[in-house]
Amino acid sequence: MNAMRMIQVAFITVFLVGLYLVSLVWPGAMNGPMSIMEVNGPVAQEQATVFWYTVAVSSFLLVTVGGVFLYAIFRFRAKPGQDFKVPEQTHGSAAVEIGLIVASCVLLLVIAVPNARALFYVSEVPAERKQEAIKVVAIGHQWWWEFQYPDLGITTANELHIPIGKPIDIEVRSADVLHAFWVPRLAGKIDAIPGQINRMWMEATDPGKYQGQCTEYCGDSHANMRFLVMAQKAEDFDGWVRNEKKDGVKPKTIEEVNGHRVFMSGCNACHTVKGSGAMGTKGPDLSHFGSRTTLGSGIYVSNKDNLTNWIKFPKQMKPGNLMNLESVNMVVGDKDVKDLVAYLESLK
Ligand code: HEC
Ligand SMILES: [Cu+2]
Repeated sequence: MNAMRMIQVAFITVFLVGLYLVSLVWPGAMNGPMSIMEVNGPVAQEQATVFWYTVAVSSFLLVTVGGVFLYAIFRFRAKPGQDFKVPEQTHGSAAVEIGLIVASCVLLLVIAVPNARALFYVSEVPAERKQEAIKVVAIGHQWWWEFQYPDLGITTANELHIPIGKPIDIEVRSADVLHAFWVPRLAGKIDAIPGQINRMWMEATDPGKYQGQCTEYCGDSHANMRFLVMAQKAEDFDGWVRNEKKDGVKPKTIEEVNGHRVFMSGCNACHTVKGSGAMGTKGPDLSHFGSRTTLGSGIYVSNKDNLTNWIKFPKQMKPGNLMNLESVNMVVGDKDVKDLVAYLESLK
């Protein structure tokens, strides 16, 4: 290597190491709605701890190995005007080799111990907290999430409500193909495997909306298979549960009555609205759809325009959408769509 080349290598190395170190501490660089750095609750905290141990060990290795490498390049380079001479070589030092093996083992242990502890901790609600845990069954469908609360007798979709400060004991299942359940700021991820039950748990410390995402490729709209975890204060959560337990509200206005009639002429084949006679299970439970903030598994804000387009053009709104009106011989005109929207929005 000539001097110019060495300076280039050194410059690039320093630049990359610098970039890496700056990215670790730059405020905001690691934040965002799906950041594993901005953790909330004990499970995500435990997972982040493993991450930081790994970063610490690999940073240490990067700096020491890189440092020795840089030192060697500069110290033993061919200097201008000097005859190049290969420096004295050594080989087979027992002390050096044993030292390196011991050092590698120590570094691996620094990663392995917190890793093993975290593996046990995140896999199940701690025994002494089992009593207070809220059970949830999360079922992945192409391309939306069903959430059942077996002890509370309620079912919802795409927006998982949880009380803060309580462990949520989650059974993850799939209704069709492989999916994976992940709420980066709270916990995860774990695969949803057809015919198998996987378990995990999470707990939110602060109220708020936490974004979730399917993280196992599952077809056309995999990337559009999002969800929200709504962490609420105990009294707000209890209020939500009380409302969810109720039947879907009865249609009142002329529009809602017609909307309900149209709904019962095909939409009911795939959707449930408790107490209305609609008991389909192929699509999300819509009993309290009007109280949800999102549409289409977290990809749209739930409002009149989006809902209208969703009913008129399901395939354009979501690639591969399994909401297929032809399959139930439904053709809905503009007036009926308007009334359907009024009915769905009334289902608070
Ligand atoms: C063939 C079954 C099928 C029929 C019929 C059907 N849907 Fe759906 N619907 C689905 C599926 C599946 C989804 C989930 C799509 C996704 O997010 O990937 C869905 C989603 C929805 C959603 C969004 C729910 C949410 O929480 O994001 C609404 C609203 C909806 N359907 C309304 C209707 C209406 C109104 C009709 C009748 C005009 C209807 N559906 C007919 C299967 C169906
Ligand atoms: Cu997926």
